[in-house]
Amino acid sequence: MNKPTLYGISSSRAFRSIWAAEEIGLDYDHVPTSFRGDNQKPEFLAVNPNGRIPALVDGELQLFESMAINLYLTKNYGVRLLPEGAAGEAKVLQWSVWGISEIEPLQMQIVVQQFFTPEDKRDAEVVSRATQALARPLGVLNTALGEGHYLLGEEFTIADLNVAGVMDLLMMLQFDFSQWEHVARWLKACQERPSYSSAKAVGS
Ligand SMILES: N[C@@H](CCC(=O)N[C@@H](CS)C(=O)NCC(=O)O)C(=O)O
Repeated sequence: MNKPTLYGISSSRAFRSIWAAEEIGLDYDHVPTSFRGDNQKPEFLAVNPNGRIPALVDGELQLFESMAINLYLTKNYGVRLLPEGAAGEAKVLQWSVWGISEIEPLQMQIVVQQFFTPEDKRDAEVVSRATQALARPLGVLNTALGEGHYLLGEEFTIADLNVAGVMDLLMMLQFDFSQWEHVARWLKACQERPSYSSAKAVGS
């Protein structure tokens, strides 16, 4: 049986799935597919017709979407990261979808300006509006975390990895989280996991 194969580079949204694989301790093959050309090669489009990273192949299964990949990997290879029962699993799903719907679109507006727009063409108004709009989901996250350690209680779960994985781009932008002290504390704890550093070191 072949090992699971993960496509993508760590300096992209594929980081989330590389991080999950590292956290799980998965024995996997990594194909360092970039989003600047490799993603449009026929051999990759055969894996993910969207031409986006990450993508996963595990036996007969071909999977795209980072959150789906992470939930699959966790259920199959890393159940210790999944809370027990349907309610726990639903909470994981809730936070994973929340990360990509409530945080990511606003975060991407800032990323596009800061990382992909030449300095003289940047629109400070876009950054400012997106930053202000992020206050709402960040407030929700801060309250949910409260004084507790992780999103679903005392243990780090795939819900933490998925949301912190989405927010990794904000961390790379050195976004100021000081208003949301629980978020800042939790992000630091997530980043301090050995799997975070090993995922960063995987082909970028
Ligand atoms: N919703 C997707 C987003 C994947 C995505 O947009 N990946 C980017 C890299 S960060 C990509 O492959 N872009 C190439 C392109 O859009 O052509 C996921 O979470 O897996």
